[in-house]
Amino acid sequence: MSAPRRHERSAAEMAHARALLPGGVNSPVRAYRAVGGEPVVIASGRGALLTDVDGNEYIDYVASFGPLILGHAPPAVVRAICDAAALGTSFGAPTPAETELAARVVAAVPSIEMVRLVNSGTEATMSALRLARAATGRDLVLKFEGCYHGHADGLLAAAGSGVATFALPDSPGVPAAFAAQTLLAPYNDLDATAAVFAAHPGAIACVIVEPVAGNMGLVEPVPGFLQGLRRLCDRHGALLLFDEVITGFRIGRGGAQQRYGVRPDLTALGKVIGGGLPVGAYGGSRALMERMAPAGDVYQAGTLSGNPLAMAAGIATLDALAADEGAYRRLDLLGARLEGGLADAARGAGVAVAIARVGSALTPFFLASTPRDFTQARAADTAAFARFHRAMLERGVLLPPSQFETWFVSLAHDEALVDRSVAAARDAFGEVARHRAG
Ligand code: HOZ
Repeated sequence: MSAPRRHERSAAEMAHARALLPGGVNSPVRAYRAVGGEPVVIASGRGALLTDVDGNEYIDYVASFGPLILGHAPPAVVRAICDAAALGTSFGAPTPAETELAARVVAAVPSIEMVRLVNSGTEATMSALRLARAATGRDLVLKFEGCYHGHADGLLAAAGSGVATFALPDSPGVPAAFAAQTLLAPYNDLDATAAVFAAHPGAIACVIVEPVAGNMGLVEPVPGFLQGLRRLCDRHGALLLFDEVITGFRIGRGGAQQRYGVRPDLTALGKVIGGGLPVGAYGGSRALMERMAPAGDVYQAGTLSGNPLAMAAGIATLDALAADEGAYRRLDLLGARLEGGLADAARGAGVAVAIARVGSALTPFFLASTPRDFTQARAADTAAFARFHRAMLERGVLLPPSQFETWFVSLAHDEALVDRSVAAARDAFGEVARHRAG
């Protein structure tokens, strides 16, 4: 390995940040508590590469936790943002760009006929649930252990992502009465889901699910799971809400609903559709969506919703994806190359690692086989992951700082960068193995 990287400036920035921001961050996983050491503080990104404030360069697989499918600062997106900014950054009035982004979403996502644009994935799921409750006249929501749907009250029960990373059972500040509106079942378990329905006849408004779970690490739905949810919802008069904040436009233009051929009633989107700016969206049939004010009686609003800069970034990103016929095939090939290389590297070092992957989204679990639910995911060797994370960082590869997050490959990655990452992983797995032996 070359000379150790220096991180003095990152450390100084974090010390300053900790005095002003809780934990020094604005989103908990970024604090690196799960992997130890100081976070690297980022100065800039270009393509698949990041540079930190000490001048160290990294191959990036965080991709801002998913939005950056084109990589950092793609020229077309930067141009679109600058052009939009020059015309004014926010109006509190309708703009053509909102309809343009909506048209692209409606054209691509099979179950969406009409969409409401908001500012984050959290807002999207929260608002879609309000709509589901209004449409059904019921209060209860069924979610799956290990799925994360943002930080709204009532959705933090057995949640993935940061809540899993920090092993929090739930969050103080959520009134017990709100939490009681959320029912839980294990992911990929239709029998347990059916039992929850049976125990609450006529009372469940909605089943909310990540159709590919991405916040307990990546966990694929077992064959028939999503179809089974559709059937259960139909049988019991509940709505099916797919949280495609991660999967939307990531595992294909039409997201998981297209890939697995299941039509939800409502879909939440975010990440890729904002091209790296803050955007969320929820959509469904015209009849359902026209319940939203001012067309209907269900209230939800936002000063910066449909923001011109965010619309410009989203439109430029979706247009770049649409113009590039081979985009998803290339993403899949790069994902497969990374998966294969990592699997070989782990095997070579004698470290049990099982890699879950759908297209360009993947999680290598320090487990003997890929998990099918949160209980299995939680059995992963998180200490080994932490060691691996640090070893990769020191070799110039930046990974999401938790075993329970998903890695993302972008169109700015190429085979050479993937191979460099795999070479780093060979050493990093070796470090994990030596530590276990020693
Ligand atoms: N828990 C979020 C991803 N699943 C973190 C987002 C962030 O910190 O940027």
